[in-house]
Amino acid sequence: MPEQLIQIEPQGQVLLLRLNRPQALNALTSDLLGQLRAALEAAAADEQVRAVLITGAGRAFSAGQDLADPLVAPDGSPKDIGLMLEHHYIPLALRLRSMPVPVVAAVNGVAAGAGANLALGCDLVLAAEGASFIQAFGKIGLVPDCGGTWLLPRLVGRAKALELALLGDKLKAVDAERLGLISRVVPDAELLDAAMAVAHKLAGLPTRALVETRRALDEALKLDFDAALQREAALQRQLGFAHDYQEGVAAFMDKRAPRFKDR
Ligand code: LHQ
Repeated sequence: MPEQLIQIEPQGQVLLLRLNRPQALNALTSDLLGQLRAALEAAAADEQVRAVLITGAGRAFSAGQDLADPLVAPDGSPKDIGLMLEHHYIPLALRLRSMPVPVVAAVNGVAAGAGANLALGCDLVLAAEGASFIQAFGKIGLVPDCGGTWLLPRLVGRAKALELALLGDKLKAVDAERLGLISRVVPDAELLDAAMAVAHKLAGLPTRALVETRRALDEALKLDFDAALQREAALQRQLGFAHDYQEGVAAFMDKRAPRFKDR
């Protein structure tokens, strides 16, 4: 049996995925990254799953790339660490960004390097008060990866993105929230319950509309205002023909809870 590096815990319509190498602060090995991607693929294919929640086992969310992994650890001979990105991080970041259900990150402790950007690539990011974020790349002679160069300036603007990436200092969760890097900070003991409540709330909402909202916001960053308006009309047209719009309006009129099913 391969070591279970991702604990998979279904909780109703929410699939909880726990990074599970606590002895190494959930540092990311190729095996762990492969198991995480497989778990996300399975969640994407499972109609019963309507939201995913990602957290870390132990005291950290993730210390980023496992620097002891022979695939990346410098050993005197030239190492093509770009291959690690091409084989693991790019497919993972793309899988995350195109999940057919919303994905929540519950950052339970330090999130460094690719571990930080894995969390920031989720749709909603909650963090424990004791958690922190470190763009650790510069200190080891690298650039932010796992989507960091794209995400950081969009989340916090160029000035703060450069400060975080160039200095690589530890950013406390409260400061991350203040900057707009994450959605919410909660007391340590309440993190998982709060994140699970958010994930369950998302699971009860019209999944397809949520996913199209993520896509529309990302795409709008590349569009001018006129084009964004046209895109909204096209999406609204599609969603207006779908079940969940009928159901949402009917439930509102009938003063009852809606039962959404589109994915
Ligand atoms: C670790 C790690 C780690 C292995 C802690 N690896 N063992 C992509 C592709 C290719 C190449 C390279 O990079 C990338 C993307 C990236 O993610 S680059 C960024 C990689 N991450 C880092 O540089 C962060 C390194 N870690 C740290 O700075 C600290 O460990 C943090 C600030 C995360 C936590 O500090 P502490 O709470 O003081 O814990 P610690 O340093 O004592 O770590 C506990 C253990 O975990 C320790 O092992 P040991 O056997 O001594 O108990 C560390 O060696 C191990 N560990 N991070 N990335």
